Amino acid sequence: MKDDILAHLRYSLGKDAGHAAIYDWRMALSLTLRDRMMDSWFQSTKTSYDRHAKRVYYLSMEFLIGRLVEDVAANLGLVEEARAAVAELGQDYDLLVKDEPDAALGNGGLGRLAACFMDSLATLGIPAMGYGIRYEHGLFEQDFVEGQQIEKPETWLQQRHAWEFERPEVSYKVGFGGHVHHHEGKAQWHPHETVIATAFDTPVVGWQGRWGNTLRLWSARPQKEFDLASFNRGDYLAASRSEALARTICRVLYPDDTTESGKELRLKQEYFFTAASIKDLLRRFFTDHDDIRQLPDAAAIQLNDTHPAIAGPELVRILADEHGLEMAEAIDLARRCLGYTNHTLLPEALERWPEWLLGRVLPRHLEIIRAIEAGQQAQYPGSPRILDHGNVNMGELAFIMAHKVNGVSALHTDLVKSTVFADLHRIHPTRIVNQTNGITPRRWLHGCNPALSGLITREIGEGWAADLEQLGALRTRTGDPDFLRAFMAAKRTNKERLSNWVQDHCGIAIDPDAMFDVQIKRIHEYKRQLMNILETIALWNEMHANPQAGWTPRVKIFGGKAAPGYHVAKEIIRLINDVAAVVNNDPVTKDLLKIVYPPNYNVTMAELLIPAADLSEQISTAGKEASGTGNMKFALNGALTIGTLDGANVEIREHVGAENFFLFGLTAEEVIERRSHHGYARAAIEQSPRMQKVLAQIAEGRFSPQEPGRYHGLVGNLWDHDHFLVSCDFDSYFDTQRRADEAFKHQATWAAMALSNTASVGWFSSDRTIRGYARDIWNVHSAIDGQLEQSA
Ligand code: GPQ
Repeated sequence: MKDDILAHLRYSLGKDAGHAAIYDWRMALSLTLRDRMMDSWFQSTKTSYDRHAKRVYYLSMEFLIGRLVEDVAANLGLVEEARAAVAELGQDYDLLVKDEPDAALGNGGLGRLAACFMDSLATLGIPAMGYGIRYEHGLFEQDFVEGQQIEKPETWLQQRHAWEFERPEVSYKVGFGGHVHHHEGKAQWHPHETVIATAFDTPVVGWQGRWGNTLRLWSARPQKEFDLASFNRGDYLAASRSEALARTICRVLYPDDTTESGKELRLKQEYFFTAASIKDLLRRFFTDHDDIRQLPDAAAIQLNDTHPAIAGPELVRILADEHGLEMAEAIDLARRCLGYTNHTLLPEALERWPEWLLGRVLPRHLEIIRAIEAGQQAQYPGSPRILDHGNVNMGELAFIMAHKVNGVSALHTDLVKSTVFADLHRIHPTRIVNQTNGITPRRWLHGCNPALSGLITREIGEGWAADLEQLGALRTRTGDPDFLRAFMAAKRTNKERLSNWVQDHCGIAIDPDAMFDVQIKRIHEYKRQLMNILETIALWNEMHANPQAGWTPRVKIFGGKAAPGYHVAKEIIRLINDVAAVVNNDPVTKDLLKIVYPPNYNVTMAELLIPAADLSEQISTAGKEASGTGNMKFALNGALTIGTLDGANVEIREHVGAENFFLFGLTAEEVIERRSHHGYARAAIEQSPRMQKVLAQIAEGRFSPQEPGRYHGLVGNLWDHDHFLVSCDFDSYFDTQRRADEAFKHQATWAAMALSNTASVGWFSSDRTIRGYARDIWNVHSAIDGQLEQSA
C-alpha cells in the first residue's frame, strides 16, 4: 500500500514526497483505497448483467454522505494497513482523515437515510444504483456572529473529489419548456431549452468488500458550449447565454428541510436528475431486453419523497410517446416499477407546483398528469385529486403512480393511512406499507466509536457489524459489573475526546463526569429545541438559587442548522447562544451547567458527538417526527433517550424496554385533542410557575440586555399560539429530566440501562430496513447467497 500511495502521489497528483501537502497525501491515500474497490465493483456489475438481475434504482435529491476515507478503509478491512502505510511515509493518518471535506449533499435525515441505504444495499449484495445530483455547493456552512446564524457557501468541490469517476460518455439530453405537437393521436414534445446531464460515478462497496454498487450523480453542462459567432462579434454575454441554465441547475442544494420552497429552479433540478436517471436505466434495460413490457421485472424505482415524483409522468411519456403504448397500459406499466416513500405529514412540506408553472416547464408532463388524473377519476370516481385549485399535488401524483407507498416508522405509517392519504388508502387499501427506518452500523458504531466497537468485538466477535441483532447477546452482561465498567470506560474515552474538541473549538471547558445531554438535528419548531433551552433556563434558575442541592452536573449540547428563510428557527438559535453566554459565565453554577453549541453541525460532527452522549433528546411534538434516525444512532452508542411517543421513538422504546427510556409528554392523539381547546397554551403556562418565570426572564431581556425586546415575538407566540405545544409538555419534560438526573447519580444502574439500549437496538440496522423494502416493495434478491434470509 505504501508503494501504491507513493505512485499515486507521483503519477496522479504530480508531486514527490518532498513537496506533497496534506491534500496530496490524502488524495493519494484515497485513490489507493479507491483502486482497492475496483475488482469487487466490476465483478458485481458483471454478475448483475450475467444473471439479468432485477436492479433497484434509488432516486433521491439528497445523499448526505460525509467523509469516506475511513468508511471505505473499514469496509475493505484495510484500516490497519492504511494507518501503517501512512505512518511509514512519515504522515499522520488522523490528520489525513480530517483533511477530507464532509460531502453534505443533503439537509438532514432524508439525505442521510439515502446514504445509509446505499451502504446496506452494497452490504446485502443487492444490485442497485443511487441516482442524484452532483451539487457544486452542498448544504451551506453555518457560522455564528453575535449568536446569529450566518450562511456561507459550501465548497467541497473546490478540491478534486477523490472518489468519483467522470463519465463523459454517459450523457443525456434533458429538455425544458417549448410546446407539444399533436398529430394523428401521437404527441411529440419539442423542448425550448436543452441541457446535457453527465454522469459522475462513485463506487459504493459494502462490508468486507463483497459487493459494489454505484452512486451516479448527474452534473449539467450546456448543449452548445458557447456561440462562437457571437463571441467573434464581441458579444460575450450572448456567446455564453446557453450556458446559464446548465451552470445554474447543479449549482446548489436547496437548504429547506421539510419546508417546501416552490422555486422554478427546484422543479428544474427535480426533472433534470429524474429524466437523466430514467433514460439511463432504460438504456441499461435495452442492453439485454427488447420488450419494454418486461421493465417491471428488471427495474424497481424508488422515489425518496416526492422530489423525483415527476418520474411517473416521465416514464409514461417515454412509454406512450416513444414506444407507442396506449396511455392506460403505459400508466399501469410505470406503476409496477415505482415505489414512493413518504417522509413527513407536515402540510407545509408536501410539494405542490402551480399548474401554470409545471405546464410552462414541462408541457407534455402536464398533459400526462391530466391523463393520469382522468384515468384515476374514471376508475375511482371521487378519488382525491392530483390537480386541484390550480396546483399539482405531488403527493397524490406519487401515490397514484406507485404500486407501494411506505411510511418510515410504525406510527408514521398509521398516520399516513389515517390523515394525509386517508381517502387514497380507502381506495387502495393494500398500497401503503411500513418500513421503519434504520442506520448503518458500519458508520454509526464501528466507524464512529472504536472504543465501544472494540469492546463489543472482544466480547461477542465481529459478526455484529453485518448482523446487528447479534448485539442481543450483550443483554446477559447487564448484570456483569466488570463488563459494565468496561462499557462505561469506553463512554468515558469518547467523552474525553469530545471535551478536548469542545475546548479547542468553542473555548469552553466541560467536565467529562457531567451528564452529556445532546440535541442535534435541523432546527425546527416541531423538534422543539425551544423547549430544551427553556428547560435549561429553568434548571439554571434552580441551580443558581440552591447550588448545594446535590445537582447532577450537565452539559447541554446543541447542534443544527436553520433553513436560511426560517425566521423563528433562527430566533431559537440566537436564544440558545444568548442563554449560553449568560449561563456559561455564571460563577455560581460553573461546575453544574454548561451550554455548548458548536456551529456547522454535519455528519462528521455527529460522529464525534453521538458516541459521547449520555442522554439523547428526541422531544418532538407527538405525531410530527416521521421517524427520526438520530434517535437510533444514540441508543446504539449507549445513550438513554428522553423522548415523546413520536416516530421511531415508539419502536425504540418497545425494543429497549420502558424502564430504559425516559418518556414524557402528550401522545399524538392527545396533541390533536388538546389543540381543539381554545387557549390551551395560556392555560398550561398559567399552571406552571416555573415556565412563567422562564418566559418572563426572556421577555424582560435577561439574556439580551442590549436589546431587551429581542424575544418578545417568540415569547408572545408561546402564550398565544404555541402550535407545537411546548407549554403543554414543559412540566412533564422538566420532571422527567430530574428523573434522569437521579438515575445518572447511580452510575452502575445507569450503565446497565445504557447497555440495555446498545444491546437491544440491533433491529434498527438499515440492513433490516433494506431487507424489508426488497421483500415488500421491490421484489429483488441478493446476489450474495444467504444475505436476505435473515429476519426482515
Ligand atoms: N425528513 Cl420531508 C427530512 O430530513 N427532510 C425532508 O424534507 C423530509 C423529511 C426526515 C424526517 O423529518 C425524519 O423524521 C425522518 O427520519 C427522515 O426524513 C428519514 O425518513
